[in-house]
Amino acid sequence: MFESVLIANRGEIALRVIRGCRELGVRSIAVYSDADAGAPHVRAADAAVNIGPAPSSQSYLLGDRIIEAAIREGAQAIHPGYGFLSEREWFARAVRDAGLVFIGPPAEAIAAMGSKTAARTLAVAHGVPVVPGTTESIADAEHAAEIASKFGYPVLLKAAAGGGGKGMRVVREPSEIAASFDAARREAKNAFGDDAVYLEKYIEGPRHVEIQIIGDMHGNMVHLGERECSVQRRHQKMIEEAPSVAVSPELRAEMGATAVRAARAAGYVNAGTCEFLLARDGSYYFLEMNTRLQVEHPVTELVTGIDLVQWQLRVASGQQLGFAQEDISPKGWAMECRITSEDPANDFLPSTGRISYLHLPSGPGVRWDGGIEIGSEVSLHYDPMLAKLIVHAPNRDLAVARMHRALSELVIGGVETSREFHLRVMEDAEFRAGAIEIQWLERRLASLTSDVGTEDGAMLAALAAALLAESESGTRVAGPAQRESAVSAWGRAARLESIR
Ligand code: MV4
Repeated sequence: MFESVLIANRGEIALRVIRGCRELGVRSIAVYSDADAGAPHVRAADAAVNIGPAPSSQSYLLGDRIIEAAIREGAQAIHPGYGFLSEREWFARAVRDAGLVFIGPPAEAIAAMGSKTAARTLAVAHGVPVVPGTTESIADAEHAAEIASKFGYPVLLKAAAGGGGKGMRVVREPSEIAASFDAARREAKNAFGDDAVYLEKYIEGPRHVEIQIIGDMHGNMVHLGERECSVQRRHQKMIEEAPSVAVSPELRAEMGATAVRAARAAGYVNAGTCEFLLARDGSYYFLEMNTRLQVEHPVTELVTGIDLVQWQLRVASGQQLGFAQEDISPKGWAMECRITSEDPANDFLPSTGRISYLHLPSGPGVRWDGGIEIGSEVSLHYDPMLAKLIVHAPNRDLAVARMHRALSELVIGGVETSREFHLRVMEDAEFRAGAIEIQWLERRLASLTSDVGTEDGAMLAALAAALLAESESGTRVAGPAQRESAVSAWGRAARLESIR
């Protein structure tokens, strides 16, 4: 095992990796920008190095400076977390060239999966199902029209260099194809500096299901089952869970084997994730591979009992995977809410300020992976995700109830957060039934972010109506139980108000 590891990240994921290091007896070295000098991850680590001003372009994205810091501090390896430098081929290569270990896949595997068309070609060559479409990029609008009518509308134009939904255009009829093709090209050029666009048949109403894999340097590779990530808004995931209501043990084994095949084809080592669309008819299609530890990795950890960060460290140091495929099956249900500093009532506008109060949920089956404390300054320099609230319970119904309970214990003062939004999702009948797909949230958003709608809100409205009826009729309408629960709802609301 490494003696010492540098963590090239900030916030909750830096803390998560530091915790993994500490339990393995590995010395952790944090890096931080000027804005993060007092951040929790800096104090949690065994050492910390300032790497520049607040903007990430002048700090967390400066790979060379980070590698220098690692060498100076005597680190043997660098964990990139997610975002920032985690999927930059050049960084993985530069770390290796500096004689250090990149705790992630080889640079070549990042490259193989980085181009979406190259990844599609690789998948097809290894019998991994992909959505019908082209692997070559499309030369012009006429060519696009020709191919679209061959596959049949609706079609989806995608950026070859893309991922994450940028440069994507749904085209529903022939009259729209030329304009959409030009728009997709422009967007691709702007976002990736590469205007190559290809085309796929558009799949209506699928789920986003992804498979976690992990492999060692000795040829061992397993899948750790699926995560259901359909609850997302504008390609930002909001809630993830494991397992998925739509995945049977048979389908899990099949999709898992498919993911391992795709990863092996790319020469993959370490932890990674294959993204799939799972269509309504049960067919599934490989979309792309995320060549990093993901935000939502904790739900997999909770249902499999496998500490992904620690296994990343072990396999990166050359150890063998300590478990085989047959050792792994999901136990119970895990769910994660991404707690962001965004205002759901205001179109998820980022909210900034100082954390003035923080009360964290705890109790049975609750995990808080956070990056904030009282006094933390939430700025626009970094991602608005403050923390992840994760629960584990014996089944999905109990996980939803546990998440609702944990969210109701959570108090964050000083910035607007997604807490209320998440509470409402936990109360939503369709969500509770598991009837979710990638368009579900955007369809449901208006009713989830309207002014009244929580249990508390409904209770208060009912009490107000009852009291009005009493005062008008002169008789008692609200019973003792109603009064008591409404009074405690008022109390909660009042306490929250006084904190804000
Ligand atoms: C699709 C699709 C429907 N049909 N491809 C979005 C990001 C990128 N990873 C691929 N994406 C999609 N590709 C075909 N042929 C729908 C999406 C999609 C999506 C996928 C996963 C999670 C959320 C999504 C939201 C909108 C669209």
